[in-house]
Amino acid sequence: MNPIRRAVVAAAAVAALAAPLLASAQDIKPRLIRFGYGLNENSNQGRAVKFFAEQVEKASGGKMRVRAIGSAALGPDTQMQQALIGGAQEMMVGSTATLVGITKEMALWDTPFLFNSAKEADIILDGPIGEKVKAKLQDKGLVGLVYWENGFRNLTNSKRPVTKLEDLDGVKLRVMQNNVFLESFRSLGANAVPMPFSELFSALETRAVDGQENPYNTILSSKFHEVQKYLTVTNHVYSPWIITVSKKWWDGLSPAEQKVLQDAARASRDFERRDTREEAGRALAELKAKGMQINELSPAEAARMRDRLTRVNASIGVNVGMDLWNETQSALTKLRAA
Ligand code: TK8
Repeated sequence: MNPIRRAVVAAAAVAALAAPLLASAQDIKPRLIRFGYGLNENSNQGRAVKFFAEQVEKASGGKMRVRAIGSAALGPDTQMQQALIGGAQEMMVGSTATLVGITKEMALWDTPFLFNSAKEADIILDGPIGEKVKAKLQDKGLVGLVYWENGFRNLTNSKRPVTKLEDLDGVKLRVMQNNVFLESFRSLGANAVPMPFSELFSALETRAVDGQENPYNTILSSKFHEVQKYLTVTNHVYSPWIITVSKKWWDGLSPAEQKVLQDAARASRDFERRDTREEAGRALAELKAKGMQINELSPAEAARMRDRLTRVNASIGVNVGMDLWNETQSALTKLRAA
């Protein structure tokens, strides 16, 4: 090969290598992403949003910037969901439970005692069933990216230790805004009151409600120990969080931009679950150290509670569709047999 030809070939090779890089760099435009969430910055949710923001900025060469807005400063979950649907806000992370009014299939995750372990939750949520439920959001103007761990929920109140079902009689208990939670806690004899999370601390402080239920991490990061004396270990349901994107906005992104968000979301999921699981054990000890009185239920009382709570299962099956319900049950049976 003569020197000129060699130079041409070499130049072409360099160009071929650089082309995809250039193409994708051009496909990424400056974007400002308003990303809302409900907990405060100093929480598992806040830390993972920050991680997500860093990943997006890194992968986009600083072009895509995430403005993380916590403490429900953009409104409670339901309000942010509407802002996403309308295109006034780009992204958020929140409870799947608050999406049930938009996508009924999300109620599957509110099934009491659906998962026995975080490992089961990961497999189902990240597998075909979780994907199927997530995909239902698309018709409603939302794109679901990944599930994060909120965690197994436990009961707190300011009235008395709950050692048996009857202790819940007349306890005014804040629940997330959906019928499964409402029915579940009514069936336990509590006076269940639906309320957005953003109003919860002050409702507990003023005794507008006596109690609530959330994972240890959230009880600690939201400082509920300052306004709640008793914690009962119930692990009555595993709650996921989900990252959602405005579909209106998403559809205007290039494939390269969508990939930046997808990849960062997946990385944030792994970060968030690790962080949450590490924190959970420490959080319980810290709540105790901060003066909460913690009790576990006797096996007999735990069984009574489980029996009452799982009475809502039949109606969840009907509401989410029996095909989805049966598919989930058989997937879990298979998992447990393996
Ligand atoms: C935070 C909520 C919270 C949830 C609740 O925005 O509402 O009790 O558990 O994590 O999504």
